[in-house]
Amino acid sequence: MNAIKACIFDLDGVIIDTAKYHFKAWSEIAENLGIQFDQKLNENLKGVGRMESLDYILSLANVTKSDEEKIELATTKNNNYLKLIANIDRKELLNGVLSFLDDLKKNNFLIALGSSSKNAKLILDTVQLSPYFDAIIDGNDTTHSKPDPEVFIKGSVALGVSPKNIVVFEDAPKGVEAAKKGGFKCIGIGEWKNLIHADYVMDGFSNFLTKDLARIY
Ligand code: B16
Ligand code: MG
Repeated sequence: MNAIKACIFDLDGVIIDTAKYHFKAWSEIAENLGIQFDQKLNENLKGVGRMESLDYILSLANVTKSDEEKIELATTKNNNYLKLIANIDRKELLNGVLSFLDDLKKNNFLIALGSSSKNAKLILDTVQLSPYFDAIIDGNDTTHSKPDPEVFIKGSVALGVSPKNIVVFEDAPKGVEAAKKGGFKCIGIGEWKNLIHADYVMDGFSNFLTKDLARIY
């Protein structure tokens, strides 16, 4: 057994419930393009970078756009999203996540963020969580989207801790795949049926503390 020394958290769907705003912002784009898009299809965008998400939505109706048009659409989506998250606060945090972060700090675990979002730092600042993180790796630091393990590997390097001593918390199937590919331990947040490759799955952090990591690993 390898001792756990650090945790890497995904952002959307693990720390904060922002997935609904991504969905709303993409829905507006899809509707303007006449593309059918719903909650179920949106599941495929969890953990996926902005441009890859746009490519997926366009592919649903075999729509082709030039690179310039794609940049414009992605920018419009992001502007919609930024308006939707302008007033978010700690009420949007997942249940129990704050107590777990406090407990990790108290017990001297290192903490990193590993998110595909280019808005991650803005979101952490808005809900005043940035000081908890020893390293923040987001969509601005990576060239390969999850399921590539790049974001978590960079987190591991920044913390100076080997992947086998790190637990990644992820809500997206592609994020779990990325963590396992990188040699990390991984706890899925959500439903088991969507996260079957995780070591353990739970629906949130309610009553989950550092001592529970020792119970799982
Ligand atoms: P942005 P995560 C991901 O964040 C979201 O799950 C995904 O839906 C989104 O498209 C992606 O970030 C990019 O976000 O447009 O803000 O750069 O789950 O990896 O924290
Ligand atoms: Mg996520």
